[in-house]
This record gives sequence, structure tokens and C-alpha cells, in this order.
Amino acid sequence: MIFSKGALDKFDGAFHRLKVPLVDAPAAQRDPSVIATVSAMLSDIELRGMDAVRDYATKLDRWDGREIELDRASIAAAGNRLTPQLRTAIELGSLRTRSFAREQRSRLVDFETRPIPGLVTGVRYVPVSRVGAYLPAGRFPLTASAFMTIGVAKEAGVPTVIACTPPQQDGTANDAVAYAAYLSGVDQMFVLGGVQALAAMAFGLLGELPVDMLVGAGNAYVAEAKRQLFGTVAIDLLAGPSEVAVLADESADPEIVAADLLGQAEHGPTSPAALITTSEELGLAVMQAVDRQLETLATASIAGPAWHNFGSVTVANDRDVAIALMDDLAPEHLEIITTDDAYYHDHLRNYGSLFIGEWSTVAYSDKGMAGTNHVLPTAGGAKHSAGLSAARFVKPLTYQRVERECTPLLAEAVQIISDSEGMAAHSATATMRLERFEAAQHGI
Ligand code: HSO
Ligand code: ZN
Repeated sequence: MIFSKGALDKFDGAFHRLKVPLVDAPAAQRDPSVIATVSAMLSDIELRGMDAVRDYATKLDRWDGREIELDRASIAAAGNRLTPQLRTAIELGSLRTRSFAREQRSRLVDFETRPIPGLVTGVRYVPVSRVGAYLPAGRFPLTASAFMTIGVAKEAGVPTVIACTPPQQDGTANDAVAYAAYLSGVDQMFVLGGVQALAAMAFGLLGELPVDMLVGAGNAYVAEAKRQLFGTVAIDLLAGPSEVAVLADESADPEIVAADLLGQAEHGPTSPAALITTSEELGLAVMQAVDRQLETLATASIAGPAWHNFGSVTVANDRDVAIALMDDLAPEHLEIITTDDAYYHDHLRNYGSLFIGEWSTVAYSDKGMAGTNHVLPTAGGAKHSAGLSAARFVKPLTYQRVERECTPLLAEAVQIISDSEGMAAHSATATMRLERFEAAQHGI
């Protein structure tokens, strides 16, 4: 998350930096060795099928020959191995995420219009048939990712959703992840990690058929595999390191702002966290609070370097400069903690998900409790794309029905345009209809 070159020239002098990122945004440059490794693996798996998948699982997942597919009973039973408190929390997150997705899906309504007499045009929302979800379990198992991918796809009406999750040290799936997948309505689940998992889903080696769409985040190899498989399948988005930005004024509590910056910096040592504030005093206080909180944070060895190398604090002269700066960053998660939250909400254009007011922290959405999706665009992707949602799993398919009397209105214009382009066969399709229409008119 860095400001783009040139875009802020007209704001020269309207802001200044209290802390700059020491390293450039990590997600931007793709590692050529990752690209080459992934490409070789995909070709090999496409050629040799499950034999290749098993070879990679042995090498990379410490696979020991056990059944890759989890049977239904063991997915359901995963919940029994959790504390009742964790089980209840997972049930709550699943419910909330599914009900938000259901609400959104219900607003994607088929429609039909008659723009001119005899012309009927419409849209039908049809879910994709098969989705493959990747549920990461790397540095941290992100339990709620199952809600965001499987649960939302199911609410969108996707008939078949399969999922892969990498094995833990002991070769089994993480129980919390498996239970979350079960509650989300997964149809088949496999203990398989990384590139081999994505390739196996895309090439139809797991389940009955290839999936139409791959969703879910993972490490750099997973992201690269999705990028290379895009076209063969649809993907949700290419996520880089998780990031957070806070837009705060003098009314914000520096301890809250600092905690929320560290809250996402914890994801990894390259996770950016940015504060943009209209108050220099608040900016300085937040920097002190971050340092203090890092002294006792259990994951300071990750969040500390992230903040040190990728953290930033910028002071804007006024609200509109702050908005321009923030829209240029287009952060994955954006918190507004000001006395003017509604003004900012009305004017900000680029963010993955917005958290309004000091009671709204990113983790509420991360863990499924808000119900909004946590699969969101990073590295400025929020300038052009939104995060995962029920809408992403349904295709707005269009149709048209032209009634006979409408023929002259459409056919003549189509002939004229087609003839001007030299597209004789297109023109003929219209001419033939026009001739038949005229013959019928004259009772021939
Ligand atoms: N912040 C991550 C999601 C997450 N964080 C889940 C913790 N758990 C991407 O939005
Ligand atoms: Zn997070």
C-alpha cells in the first residue's frame, strides 16, 4: 500500500508523512521463480493427473498415503473435537455470513423489459455449477474462510462446492476449518494443499468434474496458480498480503487505532498498515501506542517487522485531502474513526470493506461475525474490483425474444450497419426475416 506516482501531485503541500514505508509494496512484483515453479507443476499435473498430485503431496504436504478425501461423518465429527465455546462461535459466524449472503442474493432479481413493442429482453441470474474453495492453513488457519467461500457460494445457489485444505503437521485437516466447511455446506472436502490442490480441482481430478471457479486465498504459490489457471476457470481475485488503513481525526483513541493497525499487521511480515489522519497529534500518539503495544503482543515477531517496514502515517490538511489520499491507497480494509464518519462514507470510493466508527473493528468481519465477506482486493485492487460476494457466483445471463411485428424496426438498422461493415452474412440474417415479414404482410 503505497501512494501511486503522480496521482497526488495536485495535493503537493497538502499532506506530510510522519512515517513512510521503508520497503515498496510487496505484492506488486511477482517472483519469477514462483511463476516458473507453478507453471511446471500445472503442466505436470495436467499431463500425469493424480499420480503427479500424489507426488507433490508427498513432497510438499508430507502425504503418507492416507485417504485424501474426508468422509462426511468425519467432517461433521470435527465439531466434537472443539471446545463448546469454539463450536458455538463457529456456528454463529457461519449463520451470520450465510444470512448476509442470502440477503444479497435475494436482491439479484431476474427481470424482463419491453423497450419497444415486440421486443422482450431480460436477465436471469444463474449460479455457476461447480466451485472449488481453497481453505488455507499456513501461518494461521483462517477458520472463517470456509464461511466466505463455501457458505456464500451455497447461498448463491451453486449446486456443487468442493474444498481443499492443506494437512497439518500430523497429516489431518484442522478441525475448526473442517467444521466451518461442514456448516457452510461443503459437498466434498479433501486434505490437499497448495498448487496441487488448485490444479486437481481445476482439471477435474477431485470430485466428478472440473470446477468452473476457484476461490479462496493462500500463499504466493496459490495466488500464482490461480493466476495461471484463470481462463481455464474463473477466479475470485488474486489476494496479496492482508492490509489495513485507518482514517482518523483528533477524536479517535490512539490505543484503538494502534490496536487495529497491528490487528492486520499480524497477518505476515509484509502486511501493510496505514494511518491517514487530519491530526498530527493523533498521528504521533498512534505511533507511540503501536510501539508500546508491540512490547507485549504475542505475535510481535510478525506484526513488528510488518509495521516497521510497511507501516505508514500521513497527516492530511483537511478531510478532502484525506479522502483523496485514501482513495489512492484503495486499501483492503478501511476503518473510519472521526466525528464526520457519514461525510467520509459518502465520499470514499476505493476500499474492499469499510468499518465505520470506533466500535467497528476489522476482526469482526475477518471472523464472520459481521457477516460481510473477508475475501477482498489488496494492493490497490479496490480501485477496480470488489471483494467476494454472492453476486460473484451468479452469472447475469441475458436473453431476448423478438416478436414478428418488431422485425422492420430491428432488421433494417442491422442491415445498414452490417452492410457498412462488409458483414454480408450478418446482413442476410436480417434480410431473410424482413422478406418473410413482408411476404406475410402481403398475404403471399
Ligand atoms: N484479514 C483477512 C481475513 C482474516 N483475518 C481471517 C483473520 N482471519 C483477509 O481479509
Ligand atoms: Zn485479518
